[in-house]
Amino acid sequence: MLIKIRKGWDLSERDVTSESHYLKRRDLLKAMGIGGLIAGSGGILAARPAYAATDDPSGHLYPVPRNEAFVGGRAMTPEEISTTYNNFYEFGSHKSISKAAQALKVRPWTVKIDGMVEKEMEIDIDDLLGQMHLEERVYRHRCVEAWSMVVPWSGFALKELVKLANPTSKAKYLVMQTFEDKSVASGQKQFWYPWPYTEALTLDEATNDLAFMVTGMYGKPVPKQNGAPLRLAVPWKYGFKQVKSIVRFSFTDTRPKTFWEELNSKEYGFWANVNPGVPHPRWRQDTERDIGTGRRIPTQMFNGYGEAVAHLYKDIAKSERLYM
Ligand SMILES: Nc1nc2c(c(=O)[nH]1)N[C@H]1C(S)=C(S)[C@@H](COP(=O)(O)O)O[C@H]1N2
Ligand SMILES: [Mo]
Repeated sequence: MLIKIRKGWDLSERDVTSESHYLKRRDLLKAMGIGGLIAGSGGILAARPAYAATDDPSGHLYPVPRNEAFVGGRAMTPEEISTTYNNFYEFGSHKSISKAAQALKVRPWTVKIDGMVEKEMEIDIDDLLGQMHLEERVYRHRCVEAWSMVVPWSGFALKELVKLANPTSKAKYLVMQTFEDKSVASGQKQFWYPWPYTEALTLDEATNDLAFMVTGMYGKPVPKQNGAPLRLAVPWKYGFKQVKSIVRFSFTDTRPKTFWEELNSKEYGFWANVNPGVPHPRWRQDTERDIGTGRRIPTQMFNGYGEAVAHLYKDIAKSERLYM
């Protein structure tokens, strides 16, 4: 399926920085003695290490071929920025958690598939990676805090995992949960949060072509701070749906309360589709700040992916607003 959304303010494809092109530019900047400054970032975000995991044996799988049907539509965000400006409350309720997240052990890593499935199972992450068709997709990523980035994710279509799980005809939702371990994730000592981080999609959403399980980023295994070894990408929804470091997939017929919805159901809803017309109490949503360039750009309905997903919501009652 071709998903190419062009708007007047979109950059043309040749402006999109490819990783190799980007690396060359970085070398050039280094040679010029300004390697620490990323042009256009406003100078606040100096280059810092991306913290490649040493306990991740999946490096040989990458890079994987890019699926050109999924294009970012604007310049990719430099790796140094997208791997050091994170939300991962398990490691702290601020953006600079990339160092703390290195405490996470990503092997051994077992994924549990349970609930309304023909047969419950536990599968080792490396077995799972071996069974799935890995590809790269460039996706826009939009946080409800009104910042965004463009990322080359690697991984596989979530519908492949749904097929492997073989849900029964009763199943309506797929619930995904993050690991729970206070000894590595000090944020989980904060008892007022409803750990483990839980998110869910309807099965129609989970089997949509756009729903993607991330296992890599920038042609390498996904770093811990970005949700190693397995994380969700549903780019038409706000970032808080994109649950990280998943250990469990449960199929159910009842809609669960998700992490942010449970914390504050007036501000965060189940659907969480990007909608420039519905302001959040703290962030208006009509524009967003691209963290790679520092530029403010218009926000698009469904983050620009409406062609692929708008039909999923045509029968949802207006009282169930797309955002809320
Ligand atoms: N387990 C877990 N997953 C999470 C979060 C979190 O705090 N914990 N934060 C979410 C939010 S709000 C966003 S914007 C994205 C951020 O992903 P990134 O750090 O790769 O940009 O992760 C999402 N997934
Ligand atoms: Mo977010």
